[in-house]
Amino acid sequence: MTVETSFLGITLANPLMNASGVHCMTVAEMDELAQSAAGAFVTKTATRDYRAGNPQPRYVDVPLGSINSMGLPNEGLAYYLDYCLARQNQQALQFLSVVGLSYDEIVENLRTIEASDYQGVTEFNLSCPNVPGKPQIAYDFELTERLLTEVFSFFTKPLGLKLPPYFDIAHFDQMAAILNRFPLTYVNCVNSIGNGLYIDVDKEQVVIKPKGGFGGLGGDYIKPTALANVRAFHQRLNPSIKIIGTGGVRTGQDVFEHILCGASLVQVGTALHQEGVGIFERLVAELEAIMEAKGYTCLEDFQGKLREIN
Ligand code: RRO
Repeated sequence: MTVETSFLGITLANPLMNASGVHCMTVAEMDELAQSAAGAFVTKTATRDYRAGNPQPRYVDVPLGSINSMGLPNEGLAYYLDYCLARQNQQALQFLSVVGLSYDEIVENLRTIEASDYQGVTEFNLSCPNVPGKPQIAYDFELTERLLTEVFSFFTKPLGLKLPPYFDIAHFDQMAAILNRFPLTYVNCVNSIGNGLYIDVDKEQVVIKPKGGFGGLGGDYIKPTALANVRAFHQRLNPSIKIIGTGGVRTGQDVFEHILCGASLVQVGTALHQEGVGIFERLVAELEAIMEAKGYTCLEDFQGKLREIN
């Protein structure tokens, strides 16, 4: 039995990764990920320049998951690009997450990556919910199409998109129709569910400071929504566009469910933040135990094979 998987022709020990934003802000954190049991890793989403992000407290673990309004703190694109460039001969597969604070900055950042020697995968984050005054790009279908048209006029390296969750069948249809026009390597479903509100009832107060307490939800809260998005896009996208499943992954069963819905790789956010990089070994062992019990010998035996009720 094996949990090995192939992505862009590269063999990974297993399908697990961190979710961008968790345990990947600094070189020390990325080194820990690279040395962990994870099959691959992704950097914190970079903007062109360093950003301090929103005021603290801005990330809180709560009983059913997490709420964050980090506000895109990061060391700047050059920091993450240099890290990936320095490692790209040793590390099998790296993902560099990127966005920009404006249309022009997004294009500039992707041009910087294109012009560099970077050989890995680029994850274009269309779904940050936490920068005051900046709506999640991928909720604007017209803007998304315009941006992708411009980016693919010059970008030739493997490119994936980090999408926000959608909640309407018509939106799955409309977004998939747009995405199918572009040579995307993958889409990653989902980013946090934006702008939830968690309340400390004893204090009768919100738990994070930015934006009056509104923040992106992760963890158990979001697994059914994440699975729905993985399934919906797996059903609608060209088979050449892979799906990365993210949202509510805490156990091997959660990994199994994402793959059953069609995920090729599975990312861990909230639970990685809570448990540290040792979680990847545990998830692999739990996934293997499920596969063993069901008589599966490889991920392809069940990937995308969720049954409906006839
Ligand atoms: O930094 C953040 O506030 C953040 C980002 Br860029 C994102 O994509 N998703 C999220 O939950 N937080």
